[in-house]
Amino acid sequence: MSKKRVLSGIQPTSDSFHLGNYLGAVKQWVELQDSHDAFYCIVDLHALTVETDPALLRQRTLASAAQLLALGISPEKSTLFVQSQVPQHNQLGWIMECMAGFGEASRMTQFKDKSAKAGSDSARVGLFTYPMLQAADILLYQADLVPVGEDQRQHIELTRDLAGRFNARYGQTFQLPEAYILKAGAKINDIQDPTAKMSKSSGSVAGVIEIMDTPEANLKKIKSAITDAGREVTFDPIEKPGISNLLTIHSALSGRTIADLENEFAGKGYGDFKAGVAEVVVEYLRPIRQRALDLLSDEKHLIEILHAGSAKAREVASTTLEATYKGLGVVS
Ligand code: ATP
Ligand code: LTN
Repeated sequence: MSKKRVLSGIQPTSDSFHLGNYLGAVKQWVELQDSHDAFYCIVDLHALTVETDPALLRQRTLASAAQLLALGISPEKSTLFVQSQVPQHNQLGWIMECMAGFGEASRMTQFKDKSAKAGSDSARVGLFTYPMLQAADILLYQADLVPVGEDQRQHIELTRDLAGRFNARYGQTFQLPEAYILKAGAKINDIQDPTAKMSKSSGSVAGVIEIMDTPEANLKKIKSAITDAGREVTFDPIEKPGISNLLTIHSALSGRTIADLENEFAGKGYGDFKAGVAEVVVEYLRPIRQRALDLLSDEKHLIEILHAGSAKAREVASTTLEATYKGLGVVS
């Protein structure tokens, strides 16, 4: 039996991924590539919905690729590619815009939140059409599963609706994808404000553990992480959000259970605990950062890997686009 297909995407909108991106998304991507036919896309066109600096976009696209590879995405197992190198995304994106209703697109909460933040005069039309391009990303590859965070559920539902509508009107063309939403515990919070999610657009740099930060910087950040009242290291997200978040991080990286960690640190106090977490995080990230830096130092090779992935992606994408055009009655 052939493997199920998975597809996911990540925007090149920062110099470094953070622990939330890794534990909430990329770690699952790495696990899924062994059992699935995996397509992972750096969605640079989606990053254009806000004003971008050309040098930064280029640098961040390459840095994203280097980090994905360093974190364990293997070009032999997965198809790792860049969205803009596969023009079928834009082509199917337009068809999806023509399938979507203005009302349903207006109900997308990501659009509502982000356009409210930007203000209606500065929000771009691309922010509105973003989910239809995302639908194209997924449907071009006939993906069965889409691993994403909870915030993306609505976009995957829209993708299913658009695919179902197209299939009903123009004949069976698209696989209906399912969201693969990561289990609770994969949500990592800010280590300075543990009631908010760790996020690259959040205010405090001190609360975000970045993969490309130096080991020294991350050591310092974790040692200054906010803790809670009391002095026992126990998992209680309501009463002890800071300690619980650090326990989650430790457990996810060390592979040990929370109960095991509670035992180890029983009676030891928060200082020792934070030193233990810091060591695990810093030693986990040290070789990853180094691999990413090595990959970035040979840009030509990195770009070759992306070109090879994009060529494979174009083959699959063009087959789907042809079937789509045929269904629509486009003369070829
Ligand atoms: P922003 O800070 O602008 O909200 P982000 O840091 O959330 O961005 P995205 O590019 O939106 O990053 O997300 C990439 C992937 O990482 C998504 O699948 C998202 O669900 C996941 N992710 C992001 N932050 C976290 C977090 N704190 N915990 C778990 N998963 C996360
Ligand atoms: N919107 C997603 C990124 C994204 C994506 C995709 C995820 C773009 N295209 C296709 C899964 C499948 C985000 O903001 N995290």
